[in-house]
This record gives sequence, C-alpha cells and structure tokens, in this order.
Amino acid sequence: MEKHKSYDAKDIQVLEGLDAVRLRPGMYIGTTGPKGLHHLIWEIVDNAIDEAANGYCDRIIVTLNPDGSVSVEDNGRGIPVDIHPTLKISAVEVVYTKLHAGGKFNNENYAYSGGLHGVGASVVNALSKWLTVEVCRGGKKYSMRFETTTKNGKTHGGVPCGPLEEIGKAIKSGTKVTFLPDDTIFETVEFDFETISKRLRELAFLNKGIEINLIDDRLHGAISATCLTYKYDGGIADFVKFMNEGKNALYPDPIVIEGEKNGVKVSVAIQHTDVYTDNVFSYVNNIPTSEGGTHEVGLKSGLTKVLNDLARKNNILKEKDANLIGDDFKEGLTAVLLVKMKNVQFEGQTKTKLGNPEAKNAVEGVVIDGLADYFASKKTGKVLSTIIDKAQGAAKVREAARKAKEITRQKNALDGASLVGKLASCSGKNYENNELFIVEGKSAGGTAKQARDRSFQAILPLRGKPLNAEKKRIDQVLLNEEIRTIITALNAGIGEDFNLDNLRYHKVIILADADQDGAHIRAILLTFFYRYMKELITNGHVYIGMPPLYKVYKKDFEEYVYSDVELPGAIERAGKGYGIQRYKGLGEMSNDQLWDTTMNPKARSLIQVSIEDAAEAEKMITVLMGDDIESRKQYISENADFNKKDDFKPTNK
Ligand code: 0RA
Repeated sequence: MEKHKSYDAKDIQVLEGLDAVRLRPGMYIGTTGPKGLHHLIWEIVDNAIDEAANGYCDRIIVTLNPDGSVSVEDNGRGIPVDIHPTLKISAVEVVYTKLHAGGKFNNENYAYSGGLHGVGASVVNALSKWLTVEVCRGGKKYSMRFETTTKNGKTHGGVPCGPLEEIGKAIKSGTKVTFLPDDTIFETVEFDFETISKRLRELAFLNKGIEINLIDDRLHGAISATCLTYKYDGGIADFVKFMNEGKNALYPDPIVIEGEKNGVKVSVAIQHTDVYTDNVFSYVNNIPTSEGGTHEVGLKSGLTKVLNDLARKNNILKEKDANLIGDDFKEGLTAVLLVKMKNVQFEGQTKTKLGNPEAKNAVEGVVIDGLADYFASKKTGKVLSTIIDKAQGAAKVREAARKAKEITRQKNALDGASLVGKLASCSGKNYENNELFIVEGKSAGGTAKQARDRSFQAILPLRGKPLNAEKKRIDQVLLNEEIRTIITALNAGIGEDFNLDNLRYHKVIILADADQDGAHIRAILLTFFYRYMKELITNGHVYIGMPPLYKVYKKDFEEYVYSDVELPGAIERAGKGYGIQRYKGLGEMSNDQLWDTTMNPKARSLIQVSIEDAAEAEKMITVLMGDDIESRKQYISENADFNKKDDFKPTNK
C-alpha cells in the first residue's frame, strides 16, 4: 500500500528514471526471482507482438545466446530514430531510457495492475548489465548500446554508451534487441527453455499467423542449437484443436466467434468433446486469466442463453422440457476466450481474475450474436443438435449425481460401518499430522497396517483397481466402492462441494508397486483427485510413496535401493561377497522393512504431486486415460510429473 502512495509517476521521474527501477525492481517486475527474470523477455516480446498485432510484422525470433543474453528480433517497422523535439535525443534512446516512454506506455489504461506488463523496455534496460538495439529503417541500419556502470561508487542502470549511430545500409526493416540480465539484481539469471517455449507457443496461438521462433544457442554440451517454430494460421481455433488432441471431438472444427462491443474486442473458439469435464482458457490482452472473471461469466451466460433459445426455436428442446443450465453446456467443452480492452482491472488472489463488469456484457453479446449467425446456416444444424444432446446428457447426470450424492451422504451419516474392515484409521485427531496411505493390494495393506504408527497413519488397502475416472460420469464414479471409501475417509466432499477445511488427512500417500500395474493405479487415483478434488493436489496434499526396488546386503551391511541407477553404487559400497534381494512388490516386504523403507517419515522418500500447468495436466490425464492405449503405455513408462520431494517435518513423529 505504502509503495503505491510514495511512488506515483511524477516521483519516478524525479528519482532519475532508471535508477528508481534498480532501487525497487519488485515494483516494476513483481519479483527478482525466476518469474521476474522471465518478465524481461515477455516485456520485449510484447513490444514486438504489438507491432505484429498492428499489422507491421509477421516474424519474431527469440534467441537464448551462449553468453546468457537474450535477443528478440522482429521484422516490423523498426523503432523510430528521429530526434525527440524537446528531449533532443533519438526516439530509440527515449524508449530505452525513459520510464513509460512510447505511445502505449503513456496510456495508463494499458498498465497491468500487477505492474508486470507494459512497464516498458526501459525497465529491461535498467535491470540489464548491457543492452543493445539494432534498428533497420528507411534503408539504413542503426545501433545503440547501453550499459550499467558504476561511477564514484554509485551504480547507474542502462546508461547510453553514445548516441544512436548509423552503421550501414539496410534492405528490410526491423528491430533487434539483445540484453544481459544483471546478476546482481536477479536471484538467478538462467532462462528456462520450457517456460519460454510454452509462453511463445501460447502467444503464437493467440496471434494468428505470426511466426515465432525460439533458438536455444546455449548448447549445454549439445552439438547444435535447439530451434522451435510456432505459427498458427488458425489462431485460437488451432489452440482448441491442440488441447483436444487425443480426445474425441463431437464435431470436426472448433466454432470461432469474433466481434467487438463497447470497445471490448472478443474472440472465442469452442469445441465439445466426449469427456465430462471442461477446459476453458481465458486471456485479457494476451495475459492469461487463470482465475477467470467477468469475461468467462459472459461466455457461460451467452452460451446458455443462445443455445437454449436456438434449441427451442429448432424444436430440439420441447415445451415441457426445462432449460439447460450453464454447467450442462460446459460438459466436455474446450474453449479459448480472448478479450482486448482498456482499463483492465485484475482481481483475485493471484491478480489473474478479470474484474471489469463491461467485459461480461461484451462477451455475452458477441457470443449470442456470433452463435446465432453460425447456426443460421443449414450446414451447422447437426452441430447444434450434437451440442444440445451432450448438454441434455449432462443434465440427466446432474440429476442422477444429486441423488447419488444424497445416498453417499446418508450412508456416511448412518453407517461408519461402510469403512470398517477397509480403513484402518489412526488415533490422532491432529489432521495436519495425519497421513492416509492408499495401498495397492490386500496383502500389502495388511503389512502396512502392522508396520504403521497408528497414532497418525491410517491405511486404506485397495482390493482391485479403482475405476477409471475419465471414462465414467460422476455418478458412476461416486458409486464405485473404492472411490467412495476414499471420499468418506478424506471427509472433504467432492467436486464443487469439496472443502479442504474438513480434510482429515493432510498427507494422502499412494503406495503402489513399482511396476506397470502400480503405475496404472497411481494414474487412476491421480486422475480422480485431479478431476474431483483438484485442490487436494494444488495444495500439495498428495504424495507418491517410494518402496525400494532392491536390498543390497552382507554381514553388517544393509542398503535399500530405490532406483536402478542407484544400484551399482550400493554394490560398490557393499564390497565383495554381497547379496541382492529384489522386491517384486510391496507384498514381499516384512512389516519392519516396509516401515524402515517406505513409511517412517525419518527415512522414507515421498514425491509430492504437483500440477503446474493445467493444459499439460489435462493432456496427461487424457493420454493416460483415453482410448489411445499405445500412447498411454508409453506415457506411463516415460513420464511422471511428480517432481517435488517431501520436505520432512520432524513434528510428524
Ligand atoms: C513505429 C512507431 C513506433 C514504434 C515502432 C514503430 C516500433 C516499436 C517496436 C518495439 C519493438 N519492435 C518495434 N517495432 C516498431 C512508436 C509508436 C509508439 O510509441 O507506440
């Protein structure tokens, strides 16, 4: 709060421009961690994207250079080189040395409330060791260099090494910016290829037809650079198709709607598939709004209104039928929603929720008009009936699920007995310390019951494979006995009723064998949690237990080995005359062994399950659970997105 008061635009000017940025980098780029570091690239790329969005540029090349610098090159008009009438310096120099310089940056309306977008190229310059810019424009090539220098013990960021220089001729036009982030400012200056490639791919989807290249020239021991090219002539329609890969679309092409209302530009692409969940990705001015907001509300209400209306007009919905609700139309929906507007207000915990009320009406209006137009053609009649059909199916299930939930609730109230003989609960009532082990197989479950510390560890043995959550509707999932036992034991509800406050076990540990079947069980349980208890995963409550694969032993020597790569080392430590025991399954271990290796918080190693990227996770689940058995098998054996280690808390025991 105080920050905002003491630093308004005027004050920043008084504070000698770029030095203010170095004094308080967090105010301009949010953090000096990896996120802030990558914002430098987004900032420069955004400028090139703007040039492209205005129709002057169709190609952007981002290069990660061996010296740690990054180049962003575009084939736009080139930054203007003329001398500013009052400042008496070139426009290029203005752009890189004056905070909020340039038409776009003077317009406060563009400022992202988190302060992370549109803050300007000058911020990047201020936080770099050096920055060079090459401009090709009007048949000439120009260049300019800036450096962060220390004079009389004072460091100044982004100081011009000289004026903009004409260095030769040019045939084409464009701008190339190269900068080296200052390692005295950032916690790390190592750029992450994945982060950058994902964001550039997203930008290529959102800005159709623009070719975005990413070249990683840092090599890291490789003999040639890694190059990726993204170019999507179908734009957000291609984005929807991409997300629906591996799923069965109910109609061949995404429906694309575009329009503008009250100064809000709206683009939407939608396509339904035969899954039972939805996948809506929304953006404002190319910035992801992962918490949703008014534009998403407008999409849902627009779809609901126009589709009910069309269904009645076409006599697909009869007079006696009730209207379908928004959630019915969302079942199986994959959608990308992009709005462009001024005065953007972000809300929510992570400032990724659009707050502007006018966005709702604009999106709703555009969607209603657009879909009405789309379905006015005879050719699209079948698509309409397919969508209504899917929604009616969802409505039926909604009713069935309501009933099924009631049954589950009643059962819970009446009948703790439904868990007797399955769940071995723990005696402790401190839920934060409590752990629920979901154990593959009855015999391993029995061993775990013997091995555990019953003060905080509960055991739930699984008899068979719990059913595949993606393939079934929620009512069937709920009626599956294994799944219901898990729901009952966790006590936090399910779906929209899910409430972490009631969670009885703050660690949910899946313990399955290190084989294909075990991998399948893990995937099924994760799918179920992902679909119906997402917060359980996002809040870090789900873990994978790691049983050992081998024991290397000798007289006075014993070492458990958890992966094949660790085996040679253990053998070496054992020396001559060792023996190896290989564990084919959890069931082969004794109580003590299971406790020592897998359950004892002081010795075990758990993998915390996280979901970083909803799109990728959605895809993983689809690959794992969809019809494509080959890619599923391959995925299971190659991947595990379970990458964080458990940080052991000694309070556990
Ligand atoms: C013409 C006029 C203006 C900017 C540009 C071209 C331009 C800027 C950048 C930044 C990266 N690549 C670029 N290519 C062209 C000035 C208009 C304004 O201030 O917004």
